[in-house]
Amino acid sequence: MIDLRSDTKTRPTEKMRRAMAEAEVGDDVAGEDPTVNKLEAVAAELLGKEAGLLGTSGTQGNIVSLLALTEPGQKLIVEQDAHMFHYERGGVARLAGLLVHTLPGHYGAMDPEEVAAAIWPDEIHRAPTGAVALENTHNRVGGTCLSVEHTNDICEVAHRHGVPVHIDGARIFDAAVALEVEPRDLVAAADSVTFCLSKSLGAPVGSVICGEEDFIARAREYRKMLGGGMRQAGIIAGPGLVALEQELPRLHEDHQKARRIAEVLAELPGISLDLVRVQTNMVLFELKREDMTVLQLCEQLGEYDIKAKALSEMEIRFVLHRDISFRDTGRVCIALEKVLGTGNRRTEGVCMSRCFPKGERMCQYKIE
Ligand code: TLP
Repeated sequence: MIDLRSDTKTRPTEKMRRAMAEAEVGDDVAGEDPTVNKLEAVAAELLGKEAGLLGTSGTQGNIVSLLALTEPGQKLIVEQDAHMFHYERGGVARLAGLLVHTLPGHYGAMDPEEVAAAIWPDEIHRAPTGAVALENTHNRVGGTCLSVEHTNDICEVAHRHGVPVHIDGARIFDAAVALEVEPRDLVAAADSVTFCLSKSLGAPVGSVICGEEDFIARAREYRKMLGGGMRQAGIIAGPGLVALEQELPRLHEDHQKARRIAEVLAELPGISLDLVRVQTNMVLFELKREDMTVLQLCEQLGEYDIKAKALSEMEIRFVLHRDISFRDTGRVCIALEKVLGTGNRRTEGVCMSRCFPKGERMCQYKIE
């Protein structure tokens, strides 16, 4: 099976499983798990922050961060397609008691002037702004990156008004790779960042929050409050450390695979795909055909052992990850040509020459 539904679908590697089995552990609630402590220190160092905190998931990392940064009744400013707004079960309102103010984005980036205007003046009728949150890479827009400059601009505006900035950096390392910048530069101006071990980094569980010592101390309390104190969590941190060591150097390959699929797809009939969005490991596109629905397309891909997920009635998202090889990428391209037809473009399979990095053997795979 080629599972394109998400990079959360990756299975732990042998090395990760070994790290789980061999992890030195202790009670992390008491700060006594050496493997967790090591992961938190490595993560903080990578992101240029004072401290780190292991959490169960990206959702937990985001809500714990917001609890530690804000007070109930304050306002959170986020881009209108933010994961925190759409897909985190309304926890921002229910758990952190925040009023959410969404702003339009350009490929996931809010206009700093609109952010400034959304930070309402301190006045008797108005909710004070508790935080601004950014998402990098931006999931719902298709894995687009926020640049260092943009992040700095937003942070400058927010900080000028005394408002902290949180980065939902579930895939922040993909952004760093795509932008060719140091991960720490992408988050330097922000007050907190959460990244996920279990997405493009391919570990089975976990996210890490990074920030300054006093923020992390508060976050630790909220993590406990939410039931996130995990005792011998070294068995999670172990594969997390392997992920940082083993997966970071290969993230660019997932981006290449996404790019190749996108370039093939963009030329197929009835596909609307903005190649500008294809910056990291995702391919987001719309199907505009009379003869096929998005669900039917997913079903037909299933016949080629490809799992894909509809995002809406029109949209599909493919996510490339470690468990999809370049060879699989070629199979996906062929299957897409078979299912969607090549229109009057070119002969089937021509895409294959573009599916492999230079020097790699061409895929011999044939779908009958
Ligand atoms: N994204 C997942 C889920 O929506 C299923 C995916 O497949 O892309 N922030 C961002 C930007 C995310 O993409 C996600 C998960 C989260 C936060 C939440 O992480 P988890 O699932 O670990 O709670």
